Amino acid sequence: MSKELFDNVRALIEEIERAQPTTPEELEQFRIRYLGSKNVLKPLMGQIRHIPNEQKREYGRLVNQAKQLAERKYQELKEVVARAAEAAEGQDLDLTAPGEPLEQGAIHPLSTTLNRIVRIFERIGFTVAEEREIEDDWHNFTAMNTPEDHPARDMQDTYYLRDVPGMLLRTHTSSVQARVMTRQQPPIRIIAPGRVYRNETISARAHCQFHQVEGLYVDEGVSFADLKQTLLYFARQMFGPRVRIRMRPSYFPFTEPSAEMDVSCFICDAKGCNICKYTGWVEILGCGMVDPQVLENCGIDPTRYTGYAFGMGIERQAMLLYGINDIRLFFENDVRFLRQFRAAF
Ligand code: 2NM
Repeated sequence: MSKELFDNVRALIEEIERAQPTTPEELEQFRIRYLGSKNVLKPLMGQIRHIPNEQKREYGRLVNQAKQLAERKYQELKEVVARAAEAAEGQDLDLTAPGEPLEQGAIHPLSTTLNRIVRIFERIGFTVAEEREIEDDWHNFTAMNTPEDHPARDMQDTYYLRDVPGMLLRTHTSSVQARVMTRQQPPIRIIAPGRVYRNETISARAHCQFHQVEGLYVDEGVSFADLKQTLLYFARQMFGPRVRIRMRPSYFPFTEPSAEMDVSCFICDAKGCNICKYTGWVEILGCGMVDPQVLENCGIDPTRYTGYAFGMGIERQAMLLYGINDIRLFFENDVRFLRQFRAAF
């Protein structure tokens, strides 16, 4: 009985000596078998109770020898196997294989469109102003001359924060202008791009989130003529040097007088097409002279200063430029849509 147990251990020592793990996987098998928490040496050590007392010492020594051998061998091979695996990595590399094509990303059409608009206004001295999307009622509505009973303030139209009274998701970037005007005296010449939110039923033409660029110029002697010339410059930079503009009277709470601006249809050259609904004109923005009350609300003296302002939806400009017919496409991030803008810039 005792001889058999001794022989088992010797056989195991031989087995460890013969073992030749060469890959990381084989080495791991080696480790599990001889050094792991359920290694084969443990039960052998347990058998020591069947060994006569005078041989116990020698038996224990032999099992320990096996264990140390496995440990030494494992430590030696670890280095060797790792280096071999590293070397093998390059071995089966086929240098004649054709390369993997690089997936080319695309800039989102809203980014491209916004960047274009920003660059056009930066060239004539406007700087970009950015502020928070979660606003208070005062900056979004009150400062903008929007009375308490105005429909825009209705829960139906505006997202109010459920748990914070008086706070809302901005419905236009005019709140940016309100913040700039309350902390800075004229001259002010800024454009405010950014995301805005309105509680709209989502359709091909409307979304509950979209992007705007608004512009504001306040100084002594700013006139409607300045507004018209600036917007003519913008329209020609944006849609081509041949476009004309026209202004139609309109209404906004924050401007007086107010106007909507159309450009002559750059798709059909004003001959009549689907885009301009056979009118020869497409509406691109709203604008007007800043209402003196708005200046006053923001701490700017309306007897000394005048200003013009304008606002446009970026999605609308992008849809016109690229012939996109559904606003939802901008927010779905379907790569079949986005991929089409790889070459656009
Ligand atoms: C528009 C149309 C007309 C506008 C007005 C102001 C401010 F802050 F000066 F009062 N910011 N933006 C404005 C004016 C926006 O969007 C269609």
